[in-house]
Amino acid sequence: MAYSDSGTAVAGDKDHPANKGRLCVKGASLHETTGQEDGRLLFPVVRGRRTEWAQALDEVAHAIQDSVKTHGPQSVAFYLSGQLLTEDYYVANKLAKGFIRTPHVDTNSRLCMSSAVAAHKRAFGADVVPGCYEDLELADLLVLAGSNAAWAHPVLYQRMKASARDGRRVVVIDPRRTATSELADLHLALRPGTDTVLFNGLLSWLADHGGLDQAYIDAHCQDFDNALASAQAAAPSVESVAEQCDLAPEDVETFYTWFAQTPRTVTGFSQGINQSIAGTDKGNAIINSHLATGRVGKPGAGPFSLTGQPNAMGGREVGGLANTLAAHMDYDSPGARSRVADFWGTGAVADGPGLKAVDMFEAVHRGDIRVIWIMGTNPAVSLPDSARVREALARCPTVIVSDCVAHTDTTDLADILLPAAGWGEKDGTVTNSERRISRQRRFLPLPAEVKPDWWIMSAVAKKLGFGEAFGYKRPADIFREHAALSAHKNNGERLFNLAGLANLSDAGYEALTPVQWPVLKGAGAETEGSTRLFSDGRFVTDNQRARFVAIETRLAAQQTSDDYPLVVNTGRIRDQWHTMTRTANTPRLLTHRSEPYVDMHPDDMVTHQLMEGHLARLRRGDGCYVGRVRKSPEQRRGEVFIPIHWNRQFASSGVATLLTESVTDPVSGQPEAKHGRADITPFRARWHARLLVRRNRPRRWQADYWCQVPLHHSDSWWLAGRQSVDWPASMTEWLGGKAHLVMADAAQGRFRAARLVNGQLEAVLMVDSDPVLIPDASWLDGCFAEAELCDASRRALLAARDVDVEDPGAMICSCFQVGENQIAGAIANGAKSVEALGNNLKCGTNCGSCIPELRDLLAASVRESA
Ligand SMILES: Nc1nc2c(c(=O)[nH]1)N[C@H]1C(S)=C(S)[C@@H](COP(=O)(O)OP(=O)(O)OC[C@H]3O[C@@H](n4cnc5c(=O)[nH]c(N)nc54)[C@H](O)[C@@H]3O)O[C@H]1N2
Ligand SMILES: Nc1nc2c(c(=O)[nH]1)N[C@H]1C(S)=C(S)[C@@H](COP(=O)(O)OP(=O)(O)OC[C@H]3O[C@@H](n4cnc5c(=O)[nH]c(N)nc54)[C@H](O)[C@@H]3O)O[C@H]1N2
Ligand SMILES: [Mo]
Repeated sequence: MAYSDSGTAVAGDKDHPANKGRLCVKGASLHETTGQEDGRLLFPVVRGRRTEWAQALDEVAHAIQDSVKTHGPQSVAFYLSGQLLTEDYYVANKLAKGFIRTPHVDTNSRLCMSSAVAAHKRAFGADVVPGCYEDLELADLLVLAGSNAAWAHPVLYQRMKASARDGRRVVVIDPRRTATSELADLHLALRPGTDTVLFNGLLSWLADHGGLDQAYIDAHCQDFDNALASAQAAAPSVESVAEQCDLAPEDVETFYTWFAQTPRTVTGFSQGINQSIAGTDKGNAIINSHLATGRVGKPGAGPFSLTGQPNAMGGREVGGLANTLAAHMDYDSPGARSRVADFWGTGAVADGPGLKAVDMFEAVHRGDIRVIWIMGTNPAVSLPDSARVREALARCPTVIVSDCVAHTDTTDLADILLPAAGWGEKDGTVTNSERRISRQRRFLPLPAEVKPDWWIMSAVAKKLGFGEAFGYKRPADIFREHAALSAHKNNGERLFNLAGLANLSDAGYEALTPVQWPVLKGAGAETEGSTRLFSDGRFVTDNQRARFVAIETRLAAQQTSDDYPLVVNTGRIRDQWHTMTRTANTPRLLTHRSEPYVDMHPDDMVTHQLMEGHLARLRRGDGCYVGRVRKSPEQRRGEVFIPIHWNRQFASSGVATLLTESVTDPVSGQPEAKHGRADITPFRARWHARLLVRRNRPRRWQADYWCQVPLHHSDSWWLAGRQSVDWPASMTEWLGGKAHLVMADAAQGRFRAARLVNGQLEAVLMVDSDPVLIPDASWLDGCFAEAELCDASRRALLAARDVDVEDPGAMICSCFQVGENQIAGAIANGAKSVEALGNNLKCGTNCGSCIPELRDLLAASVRESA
């Protein structure tokens, strides 16, 4: 168990069926992100001034009322998040669609899962993941397409890894070699965007090689012939697939053969599939292959969409997506609108589907939407072409933002800010990828004026005159209503059904144990869930047959050109969560990657005259991203990878979404976030610096490039500038007072200065013309904790090299803070395996997500000695 200064502790729940008590490093550090009042949004704020709740609620209600009166309900929009709890989400959906009667309700799940949702609906008739997590272990062939589970689903990845056995094979389909490829028996580093070709090729190969389950196709599916004809046209042979996908024909053939041979095959897919203009087609191309082999909803066999956010699934269940209505009913489901309106006790609901995220923000930009209420998401960072999103928000008459954090790129553009409860302070439920509903229980008090999201919206509803329909006293009231709606006049045509939970008592809700829906019977803790769906081959389309979808090839919309020669792939890093609002203040989580970076193939580095460890500037139009270059033979040539996490609060120009355009999948509306384009040039700086300053001192520096890196005992920044600086003359300003230790080597462009107050370290500045020569700062940070700086530390400061403490090197294991140098030391002393390293240093023994890197280091040492 891990404890924080405030006494909060975090441990996994050994009885939870999904994680069995394992936590990832972000989970294990959660206690370090709670209880900090630093940076929290603690009070309502209206146009820059702190107010009471009563006034803030009035302001929200008036803005909505005025806009509806003058411009109609369609001038109001809600932009929600998969990080809300199901109860929050339910209230938002009901208030917007049922009472304000605007259809414009969408969520960041549009950027995340909407292609998978659309693919499920096309194939199965409902948005359903047929399998469960256990299937990932039972599978004899595990295909991971566009998923870096080792970093993005580390706990699940540990389960996949632990189930390795003789004969179990793993195929990873990803343009870059990722930490997940460690598990791969075959890695297909395909040309980005060509997944439909690969899976079309599989379908036509199966047809040619006796790999179809014709009985299953005949009994349970429809539209097979069209799908096969399209597949044959798009991908007629292994050679054609290999050529289009830029793969070796032998590798394609191996994949197809393994797939054909292995009844227990699971294909897990995530954002490399969804975030594409062919995202829905990619999903259906995968599902086609599973239908063609009869592998859906069986133990160890099925397509498996790996969901991202904690409650992306719960949001889909309440109807958080603009094209859905509520409880898995669509606007055009027969009778749905009046059924929902009756249930809610409102005369009518919104007329039809609303605008999807990207179009919603365009409507804000045009002035059609005049009030937007954003909850639990940071669109000024996460939507494509985020500069335009900022413009839209800046010109919108009323922007309301509910968030836990005071300053984000989005809250900075809000007219009305509402302080929302965060993790640990909220009570409710979430649903995971395998349809399992879990209770999330509050264990921290609500700080200051903070309120849960459901409370805030219910209070606004009362101000709007809808009090009767929003008289909730506690989350259990909302959950029962949500469950009752799912069961209301549901004669089996809607799979999403929580009838068994609709009469849950408050105590039963408190005690609810994790359960998979549908839940048709049972009450209290004794509920009955549903492990796998569609096992009997009966689907929820009109004729109960699954649909094959004919897939044509559609390549990325953002194609490279002479102006923009590089494909920009974007994604996650191991220790950061999204736009960093929750993880950037936890030093432990910044030790793995502390700065925006660019992964690039060594040959491209030569072409573009870039050097490892130096800064480079990616540019598309006015959008620019500056990151540190990392040499990465794992990248394909002509393609770079950048992390999505940095934003305007933590770095001068680290926003990945400035390089991606607002082009979307025509079916799902999901943006093509994995395929931007840009050119690259060295960021030419006269000087590079690292500055460490005691906590909470005013900022006194100016730099063309900066990135904030919070450490345990000090605030710190990476800095770089284009203009030369007279360091001896200006250091007093930078250090916040007189310097006591100074070393200058003008010829080398090297300068070191430190300021002491009463013998204690107050600030350190290290300047160099070559950034690679600036030493790692972790030991320096420790000097801030010394009551008085000893002589050895003083000498070391100037040499900028420590004499007593060993520099641990780049952090590999964040859980136990074990660095590369320590690992190299242990290997030199005879550690030959991941287990031996774990015994010596504990690295890799908690969440295990650094194990691929440990293996790489072990392999590198073997290569070196050979
Ligand atoms: N550490 C961490 N974990 C997270 C999150 C986080 O912020 N941080 N966020 C959570 C959320 S909301 C989500 S949605 C999930 C996302 O989880 P993942 O989808 O696994 O993560 P990503 O890094 O976005 O992208 C996965 C991979 O898609 C590959 N890819 C790019 N283009 C293509 C292509 O054309 N075809 C194929 N086959 N692959 C391609 C990328 O190279 C990348 O390795 O992670 C969840 N987990
Ligand atoms: N280029 C590119 N763009 C991407 C992606 C990509 O891979 N590449 N991935 C996309 C995906 S999959 C996702 S999911 C999105 C994620 O993008 P966002 O959803 O924008 O990112 P977060 O940082 O999770 O934003 C959550 C916000 O909600 C606040 N918050 C947390 N809990 C609560 C709560 O309970 N209530 C309220 N009211 N607020 C809360 C947090 O402080 C934070 O400000 O980004 C998408 N954008
Ligand atoms: Mo996501």
